[in-house]
Amino acid sequence: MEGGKTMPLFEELMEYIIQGEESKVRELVDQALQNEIPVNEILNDGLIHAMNTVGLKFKNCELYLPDVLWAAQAMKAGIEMIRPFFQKSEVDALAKVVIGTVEGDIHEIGKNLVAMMVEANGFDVVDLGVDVSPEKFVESVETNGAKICMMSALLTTTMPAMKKTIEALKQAGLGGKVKIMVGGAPVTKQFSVEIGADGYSPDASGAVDLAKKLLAD
Ligand code: B1M
Repeated sequence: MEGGKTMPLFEELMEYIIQGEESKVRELVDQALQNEIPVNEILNDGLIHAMNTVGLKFKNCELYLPDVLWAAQAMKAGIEMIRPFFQKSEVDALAKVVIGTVEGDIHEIGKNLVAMMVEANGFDVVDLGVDVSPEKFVESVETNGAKICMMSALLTTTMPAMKKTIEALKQAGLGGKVKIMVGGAPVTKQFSVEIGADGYSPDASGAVDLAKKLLAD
């Protein structure tokens, strides 16, 4: 696919995501796949870029909350189209990973992407969903014997729940036993260090590399 043809397609994709038109989004992602646009490009320059634009428009009061919800549904429909390209490879599971969006936070798209890519890279993923309490993280890490606990947060107001969860894991005696990874738009490397996490990644593919590294340490 020539770069010149990719742009109008992604611009159209963005328009339909903003309008929350799920079926059109599916159609355009399918078209992009037929045109052999690399899947990572569809994800990053198409879907994620569109969602970031939705975020900006929401911030500037050009979109309302229900619009954002519809856009998120459309984005999820697009992700489902490319999910088969991230299917789990036929390898023995590297280790069990528990993942969730922290307490008070219902943003799930980034967390789902991280879970999808980590799973595609051979990890055995237990996805606890959204609004996960520290107690639920602790219980799941314990019962599953997880080697890595991954937390996502999209709100500055829910970032402290990451610290609360780390403290709960330590109190339960899981401190040295489980590696803790954090991420999400407002989270920074510095914050991850301050709260005592073992690692931070700004994106889903970086999360895969980091998980492998933490496992090897
Ligand atoms: Co909300 N929201 N939202 N929202 N929302 C943001 C986050 C916001 C930045 C929008 C804005 O104002 N510009 C803002 C937060 C401001 C702040 O805290 N500073 C905001 C707000 C304010 C809110 C509400 C409070 C609005 C309200 O009620 N008035 C409310 C809160 C609800 C709650 O959680 N309690 C709310 C609600 C919602 C919806 C429900 C409507 C919807 C979520 C639907 C869903 O997920 N099913 C929604 C959405 C869609 C967004 C935006 C527009 C998009 C988020 C998204 O999915 N991005 C967002 C604006 C933005 O981020 N630009 C916004 C795409 C996704 C792929 O990116 O999740 O960042 P992201 O994931 C990335 C990386 O961060 C990383 O990997 C991914 C990509 O590779 N990553 C990790 C994520 N987790 C990781 C974990 C890792 C490693 C990497 O390791 C463990």
